[in-house]
Amino acid sequence: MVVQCRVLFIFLGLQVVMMVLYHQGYHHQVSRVLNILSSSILSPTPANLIMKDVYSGLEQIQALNLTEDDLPSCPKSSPFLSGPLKVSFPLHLTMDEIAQKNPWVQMGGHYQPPNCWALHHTAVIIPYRARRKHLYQLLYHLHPFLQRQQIHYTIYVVHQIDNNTFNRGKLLNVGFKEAMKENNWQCIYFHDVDLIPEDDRNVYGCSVLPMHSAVAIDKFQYKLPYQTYFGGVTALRPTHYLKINGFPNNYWGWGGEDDDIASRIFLNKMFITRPPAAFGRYRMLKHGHDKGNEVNPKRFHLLSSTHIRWRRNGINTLNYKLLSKEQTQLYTNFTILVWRRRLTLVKLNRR
Ligand code: UDH
Ligand code: NGS
Repeated sequence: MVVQCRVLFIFLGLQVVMMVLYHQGYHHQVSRVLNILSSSILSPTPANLIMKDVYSGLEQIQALNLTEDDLPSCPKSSPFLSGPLKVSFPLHLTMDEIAQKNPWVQMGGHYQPPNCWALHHTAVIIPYRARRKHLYQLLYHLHPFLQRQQIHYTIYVVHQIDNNTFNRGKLLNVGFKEAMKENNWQCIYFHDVDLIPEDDRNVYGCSVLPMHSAVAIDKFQYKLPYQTYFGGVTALRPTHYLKINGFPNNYWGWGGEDDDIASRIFLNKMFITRPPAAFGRYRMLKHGHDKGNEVNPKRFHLLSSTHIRWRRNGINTLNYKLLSKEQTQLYTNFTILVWRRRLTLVKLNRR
């Protein structure tokens, strides 16, 4: 009781000191102290919290001695969730190593909780070219991350193998189309290869609104770069994706295709939803500028006419050539050629 009185006394004393300082004109100093105090008290990852490794506790996943039909539904909140995760990047990862750490993942990067019926059925689509190290880091983190959430999922990588300029929007459209041929997915996650989620409460299931998950990226000091930002990691229900006609196919190179799909959502009178910033945290893997993904100088011009073009440019006008579909231990790989319309065909024919 005496101790509690002392603490209260000190607290009130501090408050009086702050008020006096504030009234004497030390506004900035007082607000700085308050900021420091509030950020340490309200911080999403308090220093005293022990952050778990993304694999910790997963050894408890066990099959039940029941037939599939008798399995219970998975709980609304998975018992494996632990909040903020300790993210580390093991060197020289190999597929075998990652596969060994994920014994429940089946060929093609497919997983279903062995002990309950999942509430979420999610395809994760990764646009890809020449980022092998990033891909392995993402797979190393994403598989256990999704298992913690008791999700039924498959990871798909859409690999643009030609030397045309990179086209993220088109690859994501291809991923959608090919993934939906495989399964009646209820939720599609569009996931950049270099974003590592840091909190397993950022559950990869769809809500009634299009979801922007990468709310707080370290590269942007864990803040949104701008209010309508819809890049990095996003999710839509297939019905919503089809309603907005998917991504545009004609953004070649860096920038704008994510703003275009955001406009499509707004043009269709939908809104974007986001997880709380404490959950939607990501580390971005460092890399230099990609060859073949130069900044697209036409992006602002294209964006100015999204409202005219969106119905005629998207999943309904997608053209590509699927060279192979391959099931690896950790993901299903689609290798594709993206046609750059007639121009490419003419060039090829002339050779
Ligand atoms: N990607 C590849 N290979 C490439 C290019 C892109 O796999 O050669 C994929 C990858 O999944 C990446 C995503 O496309 O995460 C988006 O690529 P991006 O270059 O648009 O974005 P990122 O965040 O890099 O990776 C930002 C580069 C900063 C450019 C700044 C211009 N002002
Ligand atoms: C905007 C781009 C987006 C991009 C975002 C973040 O300016 O495509 O920056 O980029 N829009 C336009 O250029 C119109 S990032 O720093 O992550 O590469 O996603």
